[in-house]
Amino acid sequence: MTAIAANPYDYQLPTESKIALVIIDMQRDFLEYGGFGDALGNDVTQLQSIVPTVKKLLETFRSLNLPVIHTIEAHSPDLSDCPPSKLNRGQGNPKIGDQGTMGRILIVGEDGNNIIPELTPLENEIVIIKPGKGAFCRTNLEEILQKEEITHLLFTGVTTEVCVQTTMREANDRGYECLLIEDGTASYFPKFKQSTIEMLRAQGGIIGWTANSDAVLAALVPQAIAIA
Ligand code: C5J
Repeated sequence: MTAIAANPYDYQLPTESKIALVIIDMQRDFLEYGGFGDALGNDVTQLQSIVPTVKKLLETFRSLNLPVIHTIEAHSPDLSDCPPSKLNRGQGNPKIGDQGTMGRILIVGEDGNNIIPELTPLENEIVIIKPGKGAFCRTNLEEILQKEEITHLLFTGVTTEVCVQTTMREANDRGYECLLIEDGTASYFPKFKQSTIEMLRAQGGIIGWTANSDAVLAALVPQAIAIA
């Protein structure tokens, strides 16, 4: 049994083989200049700031042969999996499916829909293409977790208050022990990130735990801190 120093109290890992690192939506369209997020007027540097931390966690999980799950928010080219409520929300310009500087926005396979090069998934890693904010909605994620006997999920990615939070809540309702890595997640709005962290771990960990990446690495690979 290993414990991660976390809030509101230590997070217990029964065995390492039951853990997965979940990396939510680290897509070019959300993180890069010229992408969807930028076109909507957001400060993408907020999201870019977590890339080194997520990369370090990813490399650690890979070196320990622990499972990694990447997610991508994406729709089919004919938008048949994008409900009008989502398509029309925000009255924004641009919209999902419009032509952007990196291809059609949030359309599977387009350049902007790809995960940023620093975090490109390996062939053996799970990639969940999700049409919703939550990664369990209209995907086979739950089936995969059950097959792999994964019970503990460590969350990173963007944006904290939208796709990360939604997925962590979905996972909690399904009985998974969830921990959000605070410096491995970001929002375009720092106050939304902070509020989300506080909400998730409120009332004795109503949705789960939060911890810093150093605490996670120290628990997984005690020597990782020394060699960092
Ligand atoms: C958003 C996400 N914010 N990945 N997507 O629309 O959080």
